[in-house]
Amino acid sequence: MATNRTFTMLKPDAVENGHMGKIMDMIIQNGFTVKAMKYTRLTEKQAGEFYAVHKERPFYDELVSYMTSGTIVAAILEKEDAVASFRKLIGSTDPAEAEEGTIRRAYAESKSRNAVHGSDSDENAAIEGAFHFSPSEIF
Ligand code: 3AN
Repeated sequence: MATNRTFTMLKPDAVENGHMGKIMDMIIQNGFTVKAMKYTRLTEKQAGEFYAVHKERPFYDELVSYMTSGTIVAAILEKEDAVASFRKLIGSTDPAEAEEGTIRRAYAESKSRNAVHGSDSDENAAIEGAFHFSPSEIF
């Protein structure tokens, strides 16, 4: 069910720093099921489209350039109340403010290099999941 799904990306800093396995382990141990997963690198066009909502923000160019700087892992995750539950697991955007036990507290470097993305609503989870995966890639 769409309401029980969220979308995540393990960002270039997480992959570069070798945290891919540990972060996936935290996600799975916290009760999320992987419905789709892809190791990939965003083009500038894809990153620009993905973050179009932030186009007017001062950090937009930096964000697009950072998100295209290396490989990422994109995934669709399932769990009851997936969006809120995953936002709780990843913690605040700024790792300095993220609670103990969250992914960002453990692995994020900074506000921009913050290890992981999590959808902020059911609507965006569906849009973002469809942006990265075709129906035949979702199990
Ligand atoms: P979140 O990822 O916690 O939902 P958003 O949606 O406000 O945060 O921002 C999207 C992404 O933009 C963040 N994950 C982060 O990489 C980047 N970002 C947000 N705020 C800043 C900032 N003040 N400086 C640099 N990058 C930022």
